[in-house]
Amino acid sequence: MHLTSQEKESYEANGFLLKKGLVPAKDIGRIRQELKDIHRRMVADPPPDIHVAWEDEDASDESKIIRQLMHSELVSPTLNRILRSDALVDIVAELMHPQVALYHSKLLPKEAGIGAATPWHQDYAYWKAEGNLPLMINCQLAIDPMTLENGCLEFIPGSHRWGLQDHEQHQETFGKFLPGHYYKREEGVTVPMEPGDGIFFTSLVIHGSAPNLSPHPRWANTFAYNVPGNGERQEREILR
Ligand SMILES: O=C(O)CCC(=O)C(=O)O
Repeated sequence: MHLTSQEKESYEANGFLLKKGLVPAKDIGRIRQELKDIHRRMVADPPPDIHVAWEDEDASDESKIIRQLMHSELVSPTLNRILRSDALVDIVAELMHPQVALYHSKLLPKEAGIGAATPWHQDYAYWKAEGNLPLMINCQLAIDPMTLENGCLEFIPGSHRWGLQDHEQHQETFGKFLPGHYYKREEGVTVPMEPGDGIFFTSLVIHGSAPNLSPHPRWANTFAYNVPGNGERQEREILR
């Protein structure tokens, strides 16, 4: 039993759960070291299995900044170790299902003054496929302090109970977002985090984040997990 009944009830009611101090500071230091110069390295010599989305596709090579790096476990051995650690998988097993498969791991280095907003959305709008159910769960790990100023995550509590909403295709980013994209919502709850904190959230809870207009970077990594066999055409790595 790694979660209290109060924590589980809170997750059920809100669709998200913050765990302070999920990952020790020394691992956060290792991640920072492993990801040093990551923007330039991904321009110069991107490994074949890594998919990068840039903040500005048209920027010159010298100024290209990563918006999202998919398969971050391949560039950081520490992220690769953390995603399969008991500290995370035990919690996922309690919140999702006793059997746990890796869905993916992505780095979101929302750089100071550059990182764009992530409009309101439900992850299942991206992940819905024939034969799967919205069972997947995320854990976003804070690498930097995540604050109101640099665009920490925001959630609409309880919105995971509303079912999948209609999303619009956003032409600029090729993303799927709720109509209105990013605007302040009265019922939105911002969740600031310290490095090493992690927030678990369902694939149906509505969430987003403001742009990073601050002078401080906001690096985070989201690990996503699925129940083995939940609509996967090709089986991903089973962790438990
Ligand atoms: O990091 C952000 O601001 C958005 C991340 C997100 O939407 C996600 O990981 O599903």
